[in-house]
Amino acid sequence: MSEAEAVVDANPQDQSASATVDDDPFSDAKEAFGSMFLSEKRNESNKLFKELDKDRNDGASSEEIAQFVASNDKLWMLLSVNLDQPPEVAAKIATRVAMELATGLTGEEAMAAVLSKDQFHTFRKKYILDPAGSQEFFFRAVFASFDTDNNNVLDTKELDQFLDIFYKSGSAFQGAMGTIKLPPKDKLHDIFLKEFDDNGDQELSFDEVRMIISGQIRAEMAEEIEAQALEAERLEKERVEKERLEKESRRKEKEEEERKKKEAKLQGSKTQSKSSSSVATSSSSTQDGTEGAVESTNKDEDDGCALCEWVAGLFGAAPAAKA
Ligand SMILES: [Ca+2]
Ligand SMILES: [Ca+2]
Ligand SMILES: [Ca+2]
Repeated sequence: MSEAEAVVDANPQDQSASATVDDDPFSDAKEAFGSMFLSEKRNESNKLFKELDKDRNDGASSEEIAQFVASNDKLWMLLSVNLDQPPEVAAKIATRVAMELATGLTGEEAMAAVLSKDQFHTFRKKYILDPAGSQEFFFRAVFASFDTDNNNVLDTKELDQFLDIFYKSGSAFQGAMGTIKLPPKDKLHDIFLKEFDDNGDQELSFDEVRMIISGQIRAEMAEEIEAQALEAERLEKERVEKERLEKESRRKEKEEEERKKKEAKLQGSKTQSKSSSSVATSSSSTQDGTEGAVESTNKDEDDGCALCEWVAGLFGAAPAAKA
Protein backbone atom coordinates (compact mmCIF):
# COMPACT_ATOMS: atom_id res chain seq x y z
CA MET A 1 0.00 0.00 0.00
CA SER A 2 1.41 3.37 -0.98
CA GLU A 3 1.67 6.22 1.46
CA ALA A 4 -1.09 7.98 -0.42
CA GLU A 5 -3.48 5.05 -0.07
CA ALA A 6 -2.64 4.75 3.59
CA VAL A 7 -3.91 8.28 4.16
CA VAL A 8 -7.17 7.58 2.35
CA ASP A 9 -7.74 4.26 4.04
CA ALA A 10 -7.07 5.52 7.54
CA ASN A 11 -9.98 6.66 9.67
CA PRO A 12 -10.89 10.07 8.25
CA GLN A 13 -11.53 11.42 11.73
CA ASP A 14 -7.89 10.96 12.66
CA GLN A 15 -6.81 12.83 9.56
CA SER A 16 -8.78 15.99 10.17
CA ALA A 17 -6.85 19.20 10.35
CA SER A 18 -6.95 19.67 14.10
CA ALA A 19 -6.27 16.03 14.91
CA THR A 20 -3.15 16.03 12.75
CA VAL A 21 -1.72 18.99 14.60
CA ASP A 22 -2.79 17.87 18.05
CA ASP A 23 -1.41 14.39 17.55
CA ASP A 24 2.11 15.75 17.36
CA PRO A 25 3.18 16.79 20.90
CA PHE A 26 6.11 18.72 19.46
CA SER A 27 4.19 20.57 16.80
CA ASP A 28 4.00 23.74 18.86
CA ALA A 29 7.70 23.74 19.51
CA LYS A 30 8.57 22.89 15.95
CA GLU A 31 6.43 25.67 14.60
CA ALA A 32 7.30 28.15 17.31
CA PHE A 33 9.57 30.21 15.10
CA GLY A 34 7.13 30.31 12.24
CA SER A 35 4.31 31.21 14.59
CA MET A 36 6.02 34.48 15.39
CA PHE A 37 5.30 35.54 11.85
CA LEU A 38 2.43 33.43 10.72
CA SER A 39 -0.93 32.71 12.24
CA GLU A 40 -1.63 29.36 13.79
CA LYS A 41 -4.12 28.62 11.02
CA ARG A 42 -1.53 29.38 8.41
CA ASN A 43 0.89 26.99 10.09
CA GLU A 44 -1.74 24.27 10.12
CA SER A 45 -2.40 24.86 6.43
CA ASN A 46 1.31 24.67 5.63
CA LYS A 47 1.63 21.44 7.57
CA LEU A 48 -1.37 19.94 5.80
CA PHE A 49 -0.06 21.12 2.46
CA LYS A 50 3.28 19.43 3.11
CA GLU A 51 1.43 16.21 3.96
CA LEU A 52 -0.78 16.23 0.90
CA ASP A 53 2.00 17.25 -1.50
CA LYS A 54 3.07 13.64 -1.98
CA ASP A 55 5.35 14.26 -4.96
CA ARG A 56 6.94 17.22 -3.17
CA ASN A 57 6.70 19.61 -6.09
CA ASP A 58 5.41 22.40 -3.86
CA GLY A 59 2.02 22.23 -5.56
CA ALA A 60 -1.24 20.43 -4.90
CA SER A 61 -2.65 18.63 -7.93
CA SER A 62 -6.32 17.59 -8.10
CA GLU A 63 -5.22 14.01 -7.29
CA GLU A 64 -3.47 15.24 -4.15
CA ILE A 65 -6.46 17.40 -3.21
CA ALA A 66 -8.71 14.38 -3.84
CA GLN A 67 -6.86 12.49 -1.11
CA PHE A 68 -7.05 15.48 1.22
CA VAL A 69 -10.82 15.73 0.58
CA ALA A 70 -11.33 11.97 1.04
CA SER A 71 -9.67 12.16 4.44
CA ASN A 72 -11.83 15.14 5.48
CA ASP A 73 -15.32 13.68 5.72
CA LYS A 74 -16.62 17.12 6.70
CA LEU A 75 -16.21 18.06 3.03
CA TRP A 76 -18.39 15.33 1.58
CA MET A 77 -20.34 13.57 4.35
CA LEU A 78 -23.31 16.00 4.26
CA LEU A 79 -23.51 15.67 0.50
CA SER A 80 -23.39 11.90 0.74
CA VAL A 81 -26.13 11.81 3.38
CA ASN A 82 -28.44 14.46 1.91
CA LEU A 83 -28.26 13.38 -1.71
CA ASP A 84 -27.87 9.71 -0.98
CA GLN A 85 -24.56 9.56 -2.85
CA PRO A 86 -21.92 6.89 -2.18
CA PRO A 87 -19.00 8.41 -0.21
CA GLU A 88 -16.55 8.07 -3.11
CA VAL A 89 -18.94 9.89 -5.47
CA ALA A 90 -19.57 12.65 -2.92
CA ALA A 91 -15.81 13.00 -2.32
CA LYS A 92 -15.17 13.26 -6.07
CA ILE A 93 -17.74 16.05 -6.39
CA ALA A 94 -16.29 17.84 -3.35
CA THR A 95 -12.81 17.64 -4.92
CA ARG A 96 -14.00 19.32 -8.10
CA VAL A 97 -15.73 22.05 -6.12
CA ALA A 98 -12.60 22.54 -3.99
CA MET A 99 -10.38 22.86 -7.06
CA GLU A 100 -12.82 25.33 -8.65
CA LEU A 101 -13.15 27.48 -5.55
CA ALA A 102 -9.41 27.42 -4.83
CA THR A 103 -8.37 28.32 -8.39
CA GLY A 104 -11.30 30.43 -9.56
CA LEU A 105 -11.32 28.24 -12.69
CA THR A 106 -14.07 25.88 -13.84
CA GLY A 107 -14.41 22.25 -14.91
CA GLU A 108 -11.43 20.61 -16.64
CA GLU A 109 -9.30 23.71 -16.29
CA ALA A 110 -9.72 23.68 -12.53
CA MET A 111 -8.98 19.96 -12.33
CA ALA A 112 -5.80 20.39 -14.39
CA ALA A 113 -4.54 23.21 -12.17
CA VAL A 114 -1.96 22.85 -9.39
CA LEU A 115 -2.67 24.73 -6.17
CA SER A 116 0.02 26.81 -4.51
CA LYS A 117 0.45 26.77 -0.73
CA ASP A 118 -1.28 30.18 -0.63
CA GLN A 119 -4.24 29.02 -2.70
CA PHE A 120 -4.64 25.99 -0.48
CA HIS A 121 -4.54 28.08 2.69
CA THR A 122 -7.00 30.65 1.34
CA PHE A 123 -9.38 27.89 0.32
CA ARG A 124 -9.04 26.12 3.70
CA LYS A 125 -9.58 29.33 5.67
CA LYS A 126 -12.57 30.41 3.63
CA TYR A 127 -14.39 27.14 2.97
CA ILE A 128 -13.33 24.71 5.69
CA LEU A 129 -12.57 26.69 8.83
CA ASP A 130 -15.29 29.34 8.46
CA PRO A 131 -18.78 27.92 9.22
CA ALA A 132 -20.55 30.18 6.69
CA GLY A 133 -17.92 29.25 4.11
CA SER A 134 -18.27 25.54 4.72
CA GLN A 135 -22.02 25.91 4.24
CA GLU A 136 -21.36 27.69 0.95
CA PHE A 137 -19.04 24.83 0.01
CA PHE A 138 -21.84 22.36 0.70
CA PHE A 139 -24.36 24.34 -1.38
CA ARG A 140 -21.90 24.47 -4.28
CA ALA A 141 -21.29 20.74 -3.96
CA VAL A 142 -25.07 20.14 -4.10
CA PHE A 143 -25.23 22.18 -7.30
CA ALA A 144 -22.15 20.42 -8.72
CA SER A 145 -23.65 17.01 -8.09
CA PHE A 146 -26.52 17.88 -10.47
CA ASP A 147 -24.29 19.62 -12.99
CA THR A 148 -23.20 16.27 -14.36
CA ASP A 149 -21.47 17.61 -17.48
CA ASN A 150 -19.43 20.05 -15.34
CA ASN A 151 -20.26 23.17 -17.33
CA ASN A 152 -21.49 25.12 -14.27
CA VAL A 153 -25.09 25.46 -15.46
CA LEU A 154 -28.05 23.13 -15.11
CA ASP A 155 -29.59 22.33 -18.49
CA THR A 156 -33.13 20.94 -18.91
CA LYS A 157 -32.22 17.35 -18.05
CA GLU A 158 -30.03 18.34 -15.11
CA LEU A 159 -32.70 20.69 -13.79
CA ASP A 160 -35.26 17.87 -13.87
CA GLN A 161 -32.98 15.72 -11.74
CA PHE A 162 -32.34 18.65 -9.43
CA LEU A 163 -36.10 19.20 -8.99
CA ASP A 164 -36.49 15.59 -7.87
CA ILE A 165 -34.93 16.48 -4.51
CA PHE A 166 -37.95 18.62 -3.65
CA TYR A 167 -40.33 15.70 -4.16
CA LYS A 168 -38.28 13.13 -2.30
CA SER A 169 -39.74 12.55 1.13
CA GLY A 170 -37.22 12.84 3.90
CA SER A 171 -34.99 15.06 1.77
CA ALA A 172 -33.50 18.03 3.59
CA PHE A 173 -34.48 20.09 0.56
CA GLN A 174 -38.13 19.24 0.84
CA GLY A 175 -38.27 21.88 3.56
CA ALA A 176 -36.63 24.46 1.31
CA MET A 177 -40.06 25.24 -0.09
CA GLY A 178 -41.58 25.59 3.35
CA THR A 179 -44.92 23.88 3.69
CA ILE A 180 -46.21 24.70 0.24
CA LYS A 181 -47.76 22.08 -1.96
CA LEU A 182 -45.58 21.48 -5.00
CA PRO A 183 -47.07 21.46 -8.49
CA PRO A 184 -46.34 18.61 -10.93
CA LYS A 185 -42.65 18.53 -11.91
CA ASP A 186 -43.02 19.82 -15.48
CA LYS A 187 -44.93 22.76 -14.05
CA LEU A 188 -42.26 23.39 -11.40
CA HIS A 189 -39.64 23.21 -14.16
CA ASP A 190 -41.38 26.05 -16.02
CA ILE A 191 -41.80 28.06 -12.84
CA PHE A 192 -38.08 27.67 -12.01
CA LEU A 193 -37.02 28.92 -15.42
CA LYS A 194 -39.51 31.78 -15.30
CA GLU A 195 -38.53 32.83 -11.78
CA PHE A 196 -34.81 32.10 -11.58
CA ASP A 197 -33.29 32.21 -15.05
CA ASP A 198 -32.15 35.81 -14.73
CA ASN A 199 -30.10 35.89 -17.95
CA GLY A 200 -32.74 33.99 -19.96
CA ASP A 201 -30.40 31.31 -21.35
CA GLN A 202 -32.85 28.55 -20.32
CA GLU A 203 -30.18 27.18 -17.98
CA LEU A 204 -29.63 27.80 -14.30
CA SER A 205 -26.29 28.81 -12.82
CA PHE A 206 -25.36 28.35 -9.16
CA ASP A 207 -26.01 32.02 -8.46
CA GLU A 208 -29.43 31.79 -10.08
CA VAL A 209 -30.52 28.93 -7.81
CA ARG A 210 -28.49 29.82 -4.72
CA MET A 211 -31.67 30.96 -2.94
CA ILE A 212 -33.28 27.61 -3.57
CA ILE A 213 -30.33 25.45 -2.57
CA SER A 214 -29.71 27.46 0.57
CA GLY A 215 -33.41 27.32 1.48
CA GLN A 216 -33.74 31.11 1.45
CA ILE A 217 -36.54 31.06 -1.02
CA ARG A 218 -38.33 34.38 -0.94
CA ALA A 219 -41.75 34.38 0.71
CA GLU A 220 -43.53 35.82 -2.32
CA MET A 221 -41.82 33.19 -4.47
CA ALA A 222 -43.22 30.43 -2.28
CA GLU A 223 -46.65 32.06 -2.55
CA GLU A 224 -46.30 32.29 -6.32
CA ILE A 225 -45.34 28.63 -6.60
CA GLU A 226 -48.19 27.65 -4.32
CA ALA A 227 -50.69 29.72 -6.32
CA GLN A 228 -49.48 28.11 -9.52
CA ALA A 229 -49.66 24.69 -7.88
CA LEU A 230 -53.27 25.30 -6.82
CA GLU A 231 -54.12 26.46 -10.33
CA ALA A 232 -52.52 23.32 -11.74
CA GLU A 233 -54.54 21.24 -9.30
CA ARG A 234 -57.77 23.01 -10.30
CA LEU A 235 -57.04 22.40 -13.99
CA GLU A 236 -56.28 18.76 -13.28
CA LYS A 237 -59.60 18.35 -11.42
CA GLU A 238 -61.37 20.01 -14.34
CA ARG A 239 -59.66 17.65 -16.77
CA VAL A 240 -60.60 14.58 -14.71
CA GLU A 241 -64.23 15.74 -14.41
CA LYS A 242 -64.41 16.43 -18.14
CA GLU A 243 -63.03 12.98 -18.86
CA ARG A 244 -65.60 11.44 -16.50
CA LEU A 245 -68.47 13.29 -18.20
CA GLU A 246 -67.23 12.26 -21.63
CA LYS A 247 -67.00 8.64 -20.54
CA GLU A 248 -70.48 8.85 -19.04
CA SER A 249 -71.93 10.32 -22.24
CA ARG A 250 -70.17 7.66 -24.33
CA ARG A 251 -71.68 5.00 -22.07
CA LYS A 252 -75.16 6.51 -22.45
CA GLU A 253 -74.75 6.71 -26.22
CA LYS A 254 -73.78 3.07 -26.33
CA GLU A 255 -76.72 2.15 -24.13
CA GLU A 256 -79.04 4.09 -26.41
CA GLU A 257 -77.54 2.35 -29.43
CA GLU A 258 -78.06 -1.05 -27.81
CA ARG A 259 -81.59 -0.13 -26.91
CA LYS A 260 -82.32 0.95 -30.49
CA LYS A 261 -80.77 -2.24 -31.82
CA LYS A 262 -82.96 -4.32 -29.58
CA GLU A 263 -85.99 -2.29 -30.52
CA ALA A 264 -85.22 -2.80 -34.21
CA LYS A 265 -84.78 -6.50 -33.59
CA LEU A 266 -88.03 -6.59 -31.74
CA GLN A 267 -89.78 -4.76 -34.61
CA GLY A 268 -88.29 -7.24 -37.04
CA SER A 269 -89.48 -10.13 -34.93
CA LYS A 270 -92.94 -8.69 -34.66
CA THR A 271 -93.12 -8.38 -38.44
CA GLN A 272 -91.91 -11.94 -38.79
CA SER A 273 -94.30 -13.16 -36.14
CA LYS A 274 -97.17 -11.46 -37.91
CA SER A 275 -96.36 -13.19 -41.18
CA SER A 276 -95.90 -16.60 -39.58
CA SER A 277 -98.33 -16.31 -36.68
CA SER A 278 -100.98 -18.52 -38.18
CA VAL A 279 -98.47 -21.29 -38.74
CA ALA A 280 -96.90 -20.81 -35.33
CA THR A 281 -100.20 -20.90 -33.54
CA SER A 282 -101.42 -23.87 -35.41
CA SER A 283 -98.31 -25.90 -34.73
CA SER A 284 -97.58 -24.69 -31.21
CA SER A 285 -99.20 -27.66 -29.61
CA THR A 286 -96.75 -30.05 -31.30
CA GLN A 287 -93.49 -28.25 -30.32
CA ASP A 288 -92.55 -29.81 -27.01
CA GLY A 289 -89.77 -31.94 -28.46
CA THR A 290 -87.70 -29.17 -30.15
CA GLU A 291 -88.28 -26.31 -27.74
CA GLY A 292 -85.37 -27.10 -25.41
CA ALA A 293 -82.75 -27.27 -28.19
CA VAL A 294 -83.74 -23.99 -29.77
CA GLU A 295 -83.80 -22.22 -26.43
CA SER A 296 -80.21 -23.24 -25.76
CA THR A 297 -78.89 -21.90 -29.10
CA ASN A 298 -80.53 -18.56 -28.49
CA LYS A 299 -79.08 -18.34 -25.00
CA ASP A 300 -75.66 -17.34 -26.44
CA GLU A 301 -77.08 -14.16 -27.88
CA ASP A 302 -78.79 -12.75 -24.81
CA ASP A 303 -79.11 -14.44 -21.52
CA GLY A 304 -82.31 -14.68 -19.55
CA CYS A 305 -84.30 -11.58 -20.54
CA ALA A 306 -88.02 -11.93 -20.89
CA LEU A 307 -87.92 -10.45 -24.38
CA CYS A 308 -85.31 -12.99 -25.51
CA GLU A 309 -87.33 -15.84 -24.17
CA TRP A 310 -90.24 -14.52 -26.04
CA VAL A 311 -88.17 -14.24 -29.23
CA ALA A 312 -86.74 -17.71 -28.63
CA GLY A 313 -90.27 -19.01 -28.32
CA LEU A 314 -91.09 -17.52 -31.68
CA PHE A 315 -88.10 -19.05 -33.42
CA GLY A 316 -88.74 -22.23 -31.59
CA ALA A 317 -92.05 -22.36 -33.35
CA ALA A 318 -90.74 -21.61 -36.81
CA PRO A 319 -88.50 -24.64 -37.58
CA ALA A 320 -91.18 -26.98 -36.35
CA ALA A 321 -93.60 -25.31 -38.70
CA LYS A 322 -91.21 -26.08 -41.58
CA ALA A 323 -90.77 -29.64 -40.48
CA1 LIG B 1 2.31 17.92 -5.57
CA1 LIG C 1 -24.51 21.26 -16.84
CA1 LIG D 1 -29.52 31.28 -16.66
